[in-house]
Amino acid sequence: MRAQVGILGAGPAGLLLSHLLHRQGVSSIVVETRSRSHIEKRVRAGVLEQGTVDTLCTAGVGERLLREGMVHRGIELRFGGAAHRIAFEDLVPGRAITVYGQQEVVKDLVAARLAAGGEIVFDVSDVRLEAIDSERPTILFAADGQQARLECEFIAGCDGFHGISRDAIPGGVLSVFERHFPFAWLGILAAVAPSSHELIYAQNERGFALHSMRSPAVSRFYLQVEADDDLANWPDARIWEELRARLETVPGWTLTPGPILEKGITAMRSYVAEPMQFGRLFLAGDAAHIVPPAGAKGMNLAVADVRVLTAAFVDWFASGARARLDGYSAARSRSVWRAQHFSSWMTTLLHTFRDDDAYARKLQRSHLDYLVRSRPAATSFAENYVGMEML
Ligand code: FAS
Ligand code: PHB
Repeated sequence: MRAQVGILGAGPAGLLLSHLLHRQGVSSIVVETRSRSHIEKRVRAGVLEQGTVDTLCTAGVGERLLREGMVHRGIELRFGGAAHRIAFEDLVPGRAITVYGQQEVVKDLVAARLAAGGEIVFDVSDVRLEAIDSERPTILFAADGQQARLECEFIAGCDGFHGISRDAIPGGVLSVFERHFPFAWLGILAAVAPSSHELIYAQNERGFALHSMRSPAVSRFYLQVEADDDLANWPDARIWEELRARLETVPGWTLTPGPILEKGITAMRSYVAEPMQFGRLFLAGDAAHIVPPAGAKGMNLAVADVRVLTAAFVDWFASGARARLDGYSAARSRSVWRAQHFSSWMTTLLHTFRDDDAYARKLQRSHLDYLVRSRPAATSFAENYVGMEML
């Protein structure tokens, strides 16, 4: 098999890269370890920044997103028995977020690639990279019981945090920066209309809770749980009891429960591997960096990486110009670290740290009070939340 760009991973990063390259006349083949059904059902991110929406719409895959996505012009911070709205339309006029499940983005991109005759090889195994610092890097893998070789001019490692592309970079090249938080998120998908028309981020002594949604009939919730917690400890009844305890803290507001469709526990970590490239291998998305999801940055950062990487590949294939490819990682560094800082800051601001003493908890509350009372502080929060790519 041959392609100008070999892409590992059919997540948002890999699929969008393949789609954007195709629109610029650059050929690619995507290899993916899971099945199409699995990647289109996998519930993950839910909030799209304006830059992500614009990218998908400009690339011709935004039609369902514009029809079904829910535009939100504010979010609520809930603490101390009160609700505090961060009004984007007031603080960052013209900027908003769109709530649209990551799996819907994946479905739209898979459909677009296949409709354009794009090649996505699902259910591969034994994936290995060869000669990534030569002019003929190769992806080796098994598919349908056959060994296969995909020879390309470049490889894009879009295979997520647990993929193999980052590990293909020789020792001593990468600098790794990471932080583990002492808690995890229990994510819940429920077949019940949202009890709020906007997202609610609730700071609570019992632990953080988030009320999000996927449609007018499907709600998405998260609960801060122990880092080593287990789903077996969270029967549906306990989930609703804890969500109500952490969210029903404002007079007159009640949470409507409903059938739980899915639940899963996600670790909270911050991680960056630099540089995001070696030889002819370029990393994009979670393969290069992970943010704790409180800031709703993960998928948006992956999309932003792909925008820059696409332009770099197109420069090379159009004119042999290598400057953007050589400068890819440096070009991404500021945005990656801005998202790292905001996501870590938001996680620290809203979660309950068991080791915090009374003084630390007082500082946390003072910080939240300042954030909702000071216009400059709320504006800084809002411009980070709706997306910093514009700056
Ligand atoms: P992805 O992980 O989405 O995609 C990588 C793909 O590569 C996967 O399909 C995988 O199967 C495939 N792959 C792995 N190894 C491979 C190999 N060796 N060869 C080929 N393919 C391989 N972000 C938010 O903003 N909000 C959230 O609420 C949120 N929740 C999350 C919950 C979970 C459980 C996880 C893991 C992540 C969550 N994220 C969230 C972050 C997530 O949305 C990522 O930022 C986003 O998926 C990044 O997209 P990709 O970089 O494409 O990586
Ligand atoms: C989601 O809807 O999945 C979601 C929303 C906001 C976040 C994280 C996840 O900060």
